[in-house]
Amino acid sequence: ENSRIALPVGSNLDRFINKNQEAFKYATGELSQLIRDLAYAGKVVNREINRAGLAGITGAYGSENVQGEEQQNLDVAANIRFTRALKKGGEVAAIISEEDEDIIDLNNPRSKYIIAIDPLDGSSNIDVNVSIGTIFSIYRRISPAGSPVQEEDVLQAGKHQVAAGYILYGSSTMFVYTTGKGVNGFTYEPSLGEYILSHQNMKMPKDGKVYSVNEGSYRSFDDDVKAYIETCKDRGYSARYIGSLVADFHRNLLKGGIYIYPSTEKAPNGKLRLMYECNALAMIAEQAGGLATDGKQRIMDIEPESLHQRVPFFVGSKHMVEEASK
Ligand code: AHM
Ligand code: MG
Repeated sequence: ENSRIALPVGSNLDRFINKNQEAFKYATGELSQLIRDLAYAGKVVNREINRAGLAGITGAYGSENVQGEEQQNLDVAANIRFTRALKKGGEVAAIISEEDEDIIDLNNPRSKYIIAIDPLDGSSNIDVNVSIGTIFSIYRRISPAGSPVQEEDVLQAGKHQVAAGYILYGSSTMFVYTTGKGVNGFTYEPSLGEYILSHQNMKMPKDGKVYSVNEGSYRSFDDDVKAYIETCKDRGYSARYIGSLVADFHRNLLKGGIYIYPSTEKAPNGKLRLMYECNALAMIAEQAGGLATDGKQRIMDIEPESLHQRVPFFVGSKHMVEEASK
């Protein structure tokens, strides 16, 4: 029996983390601090997202901030916020990010953790005021702390994640994460500046009646995917596709459903990236009783070959993903 949290719904994220620190496999407090750092950067990004409509978000802002830096598009700004918070926090040795071609070595060689992050996913939705998200995975480095970060530290299969989570900037902002002992969701209360535990020990329904896929590309899907979509239609399921992975995933986590980004003509390996989009959501899905595959094998078993590798992605309610992955 794993030690689930005893705090009542309504506790804040800090208390929750403190209370559960001893339940972590590595109870030194560094992982706890790292999660706090991510949550904090999420608050800053949330603030910027909320202002974006007034600040003029397309293209560079054209204005300078207090540090005299030119203000950036939100996805770039989010990348800077997370990188800075993690560098200052000192618990992270290196980051891989959707926004950077190469590994970002934070020159914290003593740190034990590696982060893979998509700082702002669904960026095409920013300009139209639709939900977007941040996705992150946390790994322990393999090479000893104190030595320079190696590629093997970064290219680890998803099953080695020690924690994973996302932030959904939606009608409410939520921080959802797992350290391998279930999934918990916190809703941001802006007037308090706190994330409050609102969704304790989240479980994904085993079945659902919603499928999320960009059907505009239907003609270039594999026959198996086409057949599955036809089955969904035969059964009268609802189609829901926000075009923001975190938002589509979150809805399916709460209500049941499947999200599919299969291989297409334009994107033969799918569009989504294994390291900072798929693995994190795969871990959360499994921790909540769901499943994630690339259509054949378990996402978290895939041995990554490159930082920005793409994979077809099938994630959501267990029985739906099983059926779609046949
Ligand atoms: P991004 O990382 O460039 O934002 O792309 C990822 C997003 C996902 O959030 C979303 O599910 C998908 O791309 C939508 O892609 P498409 O427009 O091809 O359906
Ligand atoms: Mg992305």
